[in-house]
Amino acid sequence: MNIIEGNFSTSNNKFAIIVSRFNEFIGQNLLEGALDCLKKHNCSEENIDIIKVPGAFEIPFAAQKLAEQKKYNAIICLGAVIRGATPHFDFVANSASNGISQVSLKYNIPIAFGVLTTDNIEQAIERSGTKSGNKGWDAALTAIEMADLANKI
Ligand code: INI
Repeated sequence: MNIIEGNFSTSNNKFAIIVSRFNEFIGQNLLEGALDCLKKHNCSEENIDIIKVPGAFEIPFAAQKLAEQKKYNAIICLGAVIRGATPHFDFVANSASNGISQVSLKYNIPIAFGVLTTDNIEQAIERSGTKSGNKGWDAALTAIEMADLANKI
């Protein structure tokens, strides 16, 4: 019996981080968490590219352009979609999550989903470096593990 799983080792893997500028304060904190995680796992800065997009809706397009280049071992998507008074939230959140998973499967590249989808700004703050941790850090850790796993299977 063989059990194959990824290690938390970045080796020479290359990572792209896509971060949306909408709710920029949250996105910036998620980005700092993701960078901290990559660096603490010995990823060098030259192996990290950061791509900024206007909102979460634009993340799948950017992910697809990056995946096409076949230059990265994993992509980390960061942003915050916060519920408002209209159904807009659902369209943006669904498009981002469905689009990201489609790109991952179509281009065979691990993509970590670090896009917060919350009911209010407080929940987003809690998840971007305060009492519920930093989901950017968590997404980067997932990307590290999955990039290593993808090299093995
Ligand atoms: N984009 C976000 O990233 N988060 C949001 O909360 C959000 N809301 O609520 O509107 C949001 N909208 C913008 C959207 O992502 C696109 O940038 C815009 O529709 C232009 O295509």
